Amino acid sequence: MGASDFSNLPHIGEALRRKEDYRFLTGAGNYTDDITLANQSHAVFVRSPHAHAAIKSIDIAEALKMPGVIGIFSGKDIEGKMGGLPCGWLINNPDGTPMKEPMHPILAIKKVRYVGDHVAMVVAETVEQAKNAAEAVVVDYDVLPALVSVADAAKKAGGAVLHDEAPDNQCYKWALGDKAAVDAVFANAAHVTKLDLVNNRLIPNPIEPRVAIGSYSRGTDDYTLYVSNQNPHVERLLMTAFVLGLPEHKVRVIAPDVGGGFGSKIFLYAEDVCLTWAAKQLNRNIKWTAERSECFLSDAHGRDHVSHAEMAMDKDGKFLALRVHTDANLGAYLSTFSTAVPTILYATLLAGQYTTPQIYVEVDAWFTNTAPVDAYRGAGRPEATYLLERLVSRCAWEMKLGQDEIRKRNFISTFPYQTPVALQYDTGDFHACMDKARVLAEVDGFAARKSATEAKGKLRGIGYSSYIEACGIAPSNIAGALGARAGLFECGEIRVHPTGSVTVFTGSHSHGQGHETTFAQVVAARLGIPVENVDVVHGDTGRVPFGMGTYGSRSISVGGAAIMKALDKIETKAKKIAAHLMEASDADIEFANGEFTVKGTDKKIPFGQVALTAYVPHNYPLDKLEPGLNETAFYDPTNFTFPGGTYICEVEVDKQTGEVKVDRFTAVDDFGTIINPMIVEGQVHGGLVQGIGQALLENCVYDNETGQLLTGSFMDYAMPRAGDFPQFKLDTVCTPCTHNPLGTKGCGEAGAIGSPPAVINAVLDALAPLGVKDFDMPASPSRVWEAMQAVAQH
Ligand code: MCN
Repeated sequence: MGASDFSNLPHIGEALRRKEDYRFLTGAGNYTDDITLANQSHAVFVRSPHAHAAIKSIDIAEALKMPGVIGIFSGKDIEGKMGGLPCGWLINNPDGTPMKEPMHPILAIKKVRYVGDHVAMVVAETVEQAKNAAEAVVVDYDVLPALVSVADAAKKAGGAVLHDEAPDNQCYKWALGDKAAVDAVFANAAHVTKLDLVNNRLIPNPIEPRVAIGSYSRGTDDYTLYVSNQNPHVERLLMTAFVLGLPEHKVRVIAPDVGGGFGSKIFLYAEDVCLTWAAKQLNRNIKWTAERSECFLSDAHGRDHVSHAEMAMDKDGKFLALRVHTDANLGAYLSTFSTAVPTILYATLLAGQYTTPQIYVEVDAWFTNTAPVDAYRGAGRPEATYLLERLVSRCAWEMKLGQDEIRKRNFISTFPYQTPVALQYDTGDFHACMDKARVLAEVDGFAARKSATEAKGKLRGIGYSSYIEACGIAPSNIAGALGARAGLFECGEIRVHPTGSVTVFTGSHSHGQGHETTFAQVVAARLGIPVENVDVVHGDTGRVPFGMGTYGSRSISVGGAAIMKALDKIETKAKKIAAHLMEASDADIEFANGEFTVKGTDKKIPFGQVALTAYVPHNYPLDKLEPGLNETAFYDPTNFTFPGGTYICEVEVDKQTGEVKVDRFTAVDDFGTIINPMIVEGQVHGGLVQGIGQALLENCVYDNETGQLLTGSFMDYAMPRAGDFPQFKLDTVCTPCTHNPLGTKGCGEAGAIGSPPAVINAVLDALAPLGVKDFDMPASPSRVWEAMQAVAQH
């Protein structure tokens, strides 16, 4: 079935209410912390209070005697018994040598490398007893100088070196593009616009903290890990193959209801390994629930880039070449995707929506004494979009062109389009998104609104951002060529029951995205059955054949496509059964709207009758047809999907306080075919809130001298609240993806990718009359006020 036929099916494009919401809204959700196993004990982790220190000794003698204590493990107890946490992407330096890949120990062995690093695990009968005993573990540290910023890491400030394997603190150097060609264009350009940018470090903060229960069955020698995680099969693969050396079939990973991940629950974390391993050592089920302060310290953080960007233009503002240098802070250790974020997921997006013929980008990636940085919502693509869209807006100001004009002059308008940074965009309509966004944002009324704001003694600005992202990660062959150590396909199984109802088993994982509804819509539409007759199962390696999980807004376009492929197989087999029942040839059977018909006749039978026959095969040619209607398919896309759009933000800035208020925000996105517009709208809302949160409020700050996390609670780390936002104005343009059977493009990260530059461009537009040309996110009142003061004093 082609994408255009698919988009016309009933249920596709229908704003169905989410099936899963009943259990969430009535308190019947089943999150990991809701699970209590027999024989359950509790773990607490002893964490490093220092950013960088040698461990001289760990004394657990007194702690072991504390009430309720069952066991205590430190690095020495597990040394040699398991491997370190693996990194999923190998990046090579320009000379072909591999990146530095220091051991990421499960529990620190000789050194701790960030505040919150894991030193020991204490297991006791209750959480309180485990906490008390953890406080009695005596660790003697020799404190070393700490490195926090990429600049200090590069300088080895204070002589600090994190890993012997990386004596210069550098993980890799990486480059993409033709440097000589780009330099030559810059040498002759009519105008060059330059910009320095910082993409601030973020802490993910899902509502549900990380939780896990390690469980072991002595009778069968089987392990089960219940964990709040976005990709249980990958978690199991990494844990068995790289760390514990266990046979994969002996480990089941269950990620039940998950209360948000935003990219921070993709990874195999040390806690998950410790709990699984220790369950056997102690013959106890062991639960650990992170406290919020532990999440701040030890969940993988996001972003943290320092960049210099330059655009070469001709006299009319046509982009000729882009040159970028980025220093990326990877934190203390490599996490699962961390090396891919500032390279494959970032540099390849730097063409954006524009025809820039030459692009050269260099990336230096550094180890610092901070929490590992990994794939937070958008992962690399928000960093690319922020850099490019800030630069484009500055180009417009310098070239005295309108913000829409400079973008439109440079938009790609023919597809497929091969960028100079490896990607080939299949479809898009960037002009349509821009035009629609300007109408929806009532740009024509901006001047009047600005005057009204100024009459109140405030400033008003408007900012644009036209983003593109690569979702549906990824074609396995491309990902493999770019260093991925695993394929990135997806798996779907369709089990049609004798009564015609269906259970879908998907390797995608829903932790807020509504897959139980949208995947059911896809199946119901295809089979012509009610949505209520379709159940979607995910998040359990014991039930779902295989899965690569959810990240990179891949679920509908890759997981959904795998389901479509399985449905193709179901349809093929069901047609054979229908042909047998109606005494026709297979080739004459057609299937539509839940009915099988014989071409050119009025013979027809419903899907339910075929389903029943598959399981009650009386008079069935068993030599030719197997009973049952159950099919599994793996889908590996041939390309990424490329959602794109234009966002327009209007802000008011209070000159007295520096407070920025987002007064209007308009987002026009192209997600191809939309399965459920209400769910998509919710996804865009969530993404916008995260992106605007980064632009205005959120900022992870470490003390530069000591490496202590200064924003370690919600008192210091400002999360956005509903009152910080206006009602968003949303609309879509639809250019269906050309290479997946649904025509969909991912929507789960778009808002977080496109919005930060729109906000900052609006703030800078508001402050332009005062002479403020630049500042870094977040545009908090104090920063904006300081920027205004700084120009006032000159
Ligand atoms: N959808 C649709 N039509 C489209 C595209 C998507 O109806 N054209 C629907 C999908 O069927 C799915 C939802 O929208 O129900 C999101 O789909 P998709 O864009 O494929 O993204 P994923 O499901 O793969 O979700 C991943 C993405 C990422 S990478 C992060 S991070 C993220 C996000 O989604 N984390 C989230 N959204 C989140 N939402 C919540 N509530 N919690 C998180 O942790």
